[in-house]
Amino acid sequence: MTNWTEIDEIAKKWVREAGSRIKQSMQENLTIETKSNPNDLVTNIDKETERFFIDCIQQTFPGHRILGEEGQGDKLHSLDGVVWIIDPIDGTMNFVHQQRHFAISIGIFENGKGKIGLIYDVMQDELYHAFSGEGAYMNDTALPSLREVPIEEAIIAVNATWVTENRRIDPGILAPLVKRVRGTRSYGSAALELASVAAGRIDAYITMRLAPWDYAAGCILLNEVGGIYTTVEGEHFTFLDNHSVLAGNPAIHKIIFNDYLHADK
Ligand code: 2AM
Ligand code: CA
Repeated sequence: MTNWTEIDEIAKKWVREAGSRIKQSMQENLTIETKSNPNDLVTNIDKETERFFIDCIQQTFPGHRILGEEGQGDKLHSLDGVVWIIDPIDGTMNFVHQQRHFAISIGIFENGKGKIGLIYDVMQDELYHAFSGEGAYMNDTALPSLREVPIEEAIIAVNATWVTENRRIDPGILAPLVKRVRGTRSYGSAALELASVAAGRIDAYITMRLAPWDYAAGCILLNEVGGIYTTVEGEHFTFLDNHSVLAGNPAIHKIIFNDYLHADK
């Protein structure tokens, strides 16, 4: 039998420890490299933090498998068994340029079902945490179920790169939506954007491309507060592939999906 309470306690401990290591190493020189494009950054700290989690997990839970952004974990084609999906630093560009607004993001799954979600805003010392069926928290404060918000009072987070890069949905649909909502934001860390939706600080988040480690933990948080997440085409996430993401308060998700993304249907 998997002892989920033990996993939960130890995962929270490791996340806070990794956070202090990141803070400490920010005093030293960073080695910055690029990945898929000149703006897709990775540092030695991203890699060292992922290595820290892999070493901890392999020593303590040798049967668990790991999917990590920096690729030092396992090559996964299924979510069978217990799987940790890890983004050691989500918002690496913020980490490098701003030294804030980045997070450690970890989703732990059992046979494809999200059990534990952890998103740690290192510099704010805010740990978002969800345990399947037992609610979501920010530090020790329970996050209430999301309440209905009129679209005119909604704040939505949008990754502006969408406007220039998206080919699947006409970026022009964004203008009337931006006009109708109360405000727009772009934080640059998908994990923190999803945590903000779960905390009711923003009401929806739209982006055209996220990897499983960007969205896994956030989805587990959203499950606990009644948030909805689909691709912009309305599909479910696989937690193994890259997807577009429309996440939000149920009422706002519905309006954006029906009245803006798919108004022509
Ligand atoms: P990262 O900082 O871990 O790379 C920025 O809008 C958000 O999108 C961040 O969460 C960032 O994660 C993620 N992101 C950046 N480039 C990406 C890419 N090529 N594919 C998927 N997600 C990406
Ligand atoms: Ca990421």
